[in-house]
Amino acid sequence: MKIIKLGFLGGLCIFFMISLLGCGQETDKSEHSGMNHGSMEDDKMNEELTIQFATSEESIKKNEAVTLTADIKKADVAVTDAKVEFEVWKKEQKEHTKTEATQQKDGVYEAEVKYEEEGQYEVIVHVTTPTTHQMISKQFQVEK
Ligand SMILES: [Cu+2]
Repeated sequence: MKIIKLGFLGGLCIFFMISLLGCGQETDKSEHSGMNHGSMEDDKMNEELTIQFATSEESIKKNEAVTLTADIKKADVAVTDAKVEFEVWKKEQKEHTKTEATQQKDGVYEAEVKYEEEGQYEVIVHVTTPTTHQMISKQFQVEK
């Protein structure tokens, strides 16, 4: 398990996402080679991922290990070549941690984490595949 403290990567990622959203209008061959937009075939190729986030415990206790899970599918098929990271921070706090998940079975990525403070946490699940980057944001609660 790898944890990297970060303050600005989330912002970078949003920037990345905006540039991806904008890539329908651009043809930057160096960065988007093989991704041509517009034809129906390519629409299918660029089909959205389904990202499902879950925590192993329904009620997460502070200082107790919990597993974060992301289930990644594309058109109902497990996505096995993704890089999945959980960016987590306590609500209204600046310090974010980013934990890379490990694939446990086809399309199911997990990371074990532990939180020292109770409260509301925000998570962004970042998913990078060879063709796309997609993310979802969720919340969870850490109890006393
Ligand atoms: Cu992201």
